[in-house]
Amino acid sequence: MAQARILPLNPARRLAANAPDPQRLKLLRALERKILWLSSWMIHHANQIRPRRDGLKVGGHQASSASSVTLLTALYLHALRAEDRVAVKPHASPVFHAIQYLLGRQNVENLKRFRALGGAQSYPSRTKDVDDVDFSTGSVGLGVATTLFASIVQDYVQLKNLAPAEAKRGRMVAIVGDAEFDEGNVFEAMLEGWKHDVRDLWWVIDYNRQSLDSVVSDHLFQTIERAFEGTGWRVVTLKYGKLLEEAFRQPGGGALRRWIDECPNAIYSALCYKGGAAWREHMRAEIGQEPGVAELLARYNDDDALHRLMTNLAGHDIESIVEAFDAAAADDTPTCFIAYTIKGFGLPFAGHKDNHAGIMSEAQMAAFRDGMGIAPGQEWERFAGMDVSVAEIEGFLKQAPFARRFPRRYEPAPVPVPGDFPVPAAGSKGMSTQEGFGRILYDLAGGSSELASRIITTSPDVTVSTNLGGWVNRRGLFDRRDRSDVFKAEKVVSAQTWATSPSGQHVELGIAENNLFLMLAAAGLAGPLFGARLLPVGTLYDPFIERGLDALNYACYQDARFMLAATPAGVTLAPEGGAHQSIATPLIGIGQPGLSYFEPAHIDELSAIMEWGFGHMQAEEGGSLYLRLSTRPLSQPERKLDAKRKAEIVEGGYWVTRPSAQADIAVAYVGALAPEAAEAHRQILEDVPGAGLLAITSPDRLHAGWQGDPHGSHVASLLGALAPGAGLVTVIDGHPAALSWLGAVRGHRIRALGVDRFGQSGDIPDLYREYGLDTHAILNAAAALCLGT
Ligand SMILES: Cc1ncc(C[n+]2csc(CCOP(=O)(O)OP(=O)(O)O)c2C)c(N)n1
Ligand SMILES: [Mg+2]
Repeated sequence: MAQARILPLNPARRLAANAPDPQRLKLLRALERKILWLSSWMIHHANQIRPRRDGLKVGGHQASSASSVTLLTALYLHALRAEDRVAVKPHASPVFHAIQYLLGRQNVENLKRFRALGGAQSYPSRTKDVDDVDFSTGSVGLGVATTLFASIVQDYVQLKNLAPAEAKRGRMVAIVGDAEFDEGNVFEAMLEGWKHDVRDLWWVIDYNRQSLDSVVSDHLFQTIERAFEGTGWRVVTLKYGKLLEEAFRQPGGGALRRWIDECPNAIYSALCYKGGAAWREHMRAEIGQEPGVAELLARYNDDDALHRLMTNLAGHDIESIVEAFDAAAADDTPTCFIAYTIKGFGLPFAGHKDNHAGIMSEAQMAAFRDGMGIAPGQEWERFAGMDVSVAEIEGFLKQAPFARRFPRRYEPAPVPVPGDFPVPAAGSKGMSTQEGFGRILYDLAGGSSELASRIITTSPDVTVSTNLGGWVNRRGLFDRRDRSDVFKAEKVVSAQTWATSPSGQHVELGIAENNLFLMLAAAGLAGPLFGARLLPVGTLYDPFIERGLDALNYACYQDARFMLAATPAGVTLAPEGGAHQSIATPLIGIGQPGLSYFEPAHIDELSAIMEWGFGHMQAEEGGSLYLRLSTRPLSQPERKLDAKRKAEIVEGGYWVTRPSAQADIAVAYVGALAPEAAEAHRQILEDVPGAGLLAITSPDRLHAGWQGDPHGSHVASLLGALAPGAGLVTVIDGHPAALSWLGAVRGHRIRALGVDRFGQSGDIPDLYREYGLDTHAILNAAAALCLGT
């Protein structure tokens, strides 16, 4: 505990605390005990009682749960209002479910099936739990950071008056494990939050000074506190509970306080585990000679009483917590509560450094149950063993501010997608899909559709270089405050207007891909969270998807809906070189649930995909989109797509030239390699007049369709046109495995061309030759297939 320092608060931000009502505290304490019991029992039941079929441990973190019981009790049953949105640290899931059960929002069957299929989830899940989870958690650091972006999104929705009249402004709250601050993404988010002046944001840190493996470094949190203060947060340190505070005021109290303040975390934790006699021995040896200490120890001559005193940290003292929450609720300053806790508090392994995965034995659990006054067979009873009347408790739960509305999620109506979606015309120099994407948004920005008003764009410092500049010029940057464009005011010529206002529709981020994906997660949940549908569009360079991949996965796991434009992609960016070449991203696009990956070659295809995509982002069974785009200008076909062709493009592909029944070869291409494929096809036609040319707009959609229905899928029907035994050359600017599976659909022989090595800089002809993507390579592959070599 050496780092324990009650931070001097900025006087303007000093908090006034009123003493909480004693009756309310009594009920909260009774509920706190009940919640500790239910969460421990739920885990015990799953591990020791429910039959197991596979020899695997079930797990469930009794110690992590116990650590946060008081904090979550004070939050859900006192401080939170229905409009507040919460991310609960992953390992407090049993506590969360226990509270929801007491509130009547979770059923006992799900609790009995904790961590079983369909039961209460290991970590709170928006999509799989029934009890109204606001933000999923699991991968530490991501849930907490998402609340910060949700605070930006709430401002966005409110300042534009998009929320329904009944939607009240809420507070974004995270209850966070202290080791989550080892994750750099949390600090990336804090910097972004500082830039955007976030508000109505609370992070409550369960500061048990333990992670998974051990007790954390003593000095770490001093640095973390400074990071909060440096980024505009109010830090409220909740260190000592009321018993300790009282003891500090007694003779010997000063020495006692000094001793605890200077006690290293590891020793404090070990003594928590060992109990009263060990506290006494240590304190006698170390401060026993100081005035008043012997008397103080004598006043706590019962070891249990001394243990209770010495473990009376504020994070387990409901009165201290309630006071702090009430005081902070007075304004909207982002507030971080550092609440000292003890991992496993109230359980036999409290404080033990190995307790993260510890689970109580049968005997320990029986003793714990007896201590709770719960009779065998009454373990799941909501109110068994409580020392207050059921009527009183039920009344209290009913009037908890959080309980006033259920369900708390909104279901706003979809935003219509206009049928006349723009298809920008390319000049004689052709157009790249990246440029086409920018032009489509630019055209939408020039109109007055409701769709355009609900699009929110965001990018980690690559707005202009991914072609969002035109959209931003027309729709502006979002910020709570108006800021003029200084360059414009100074009459410096620039193609880009960079003024901010609450009406702007682009959220500019610093270079941190984690932040991009968490922003997309938060904006993609604006409908259910804030009652206003937003259509988020994010851009980044394709290779940097891997930088933020866990956050992207997390956004999809929560079923947030967004459109991601990743550009430039592959080796086609050519001179930019190997460090910016993406190879595995098509496989990510195929492998990521909840995300449909597209890689069109032409602008009309892209337009059809985006038109469908904005609907798909809003469909109940829909999802998000990943557009893998290129900077290579291609000449555009002269055509107007009919509905059937548009549907094929969305399904994942179409025959540019259908193969004849006799043809023994076809070429399939993705995206920017269309010219090489078309040229190879033209040359092949000289020898094989019926050869086919297949445009693949989405390897992912084709693959998903095939998995769903191997014989009736779109890809099975496409490849049904190719003679059995014919050969198929596939070519993609990415890993060849993205298409090599096509050979399994109908048993065609296949040569899959693509990139499977790290790149170099060069121009397109050199690089396509180097990686075997050029016309020559396609012809060679076709020849090998035709010759059967
Ligand atoms: C990104 C990520 N890495 C690793 C883990 C595995 N893990 C689960 S909990 C944990 C330590 C958590 O410590 P803390 O946040 O302090 O939680 P508490 O002490 O309250 O259990 C780790 C490393 C994870 N869930 N997510
Ligand atoms: Mg911890």
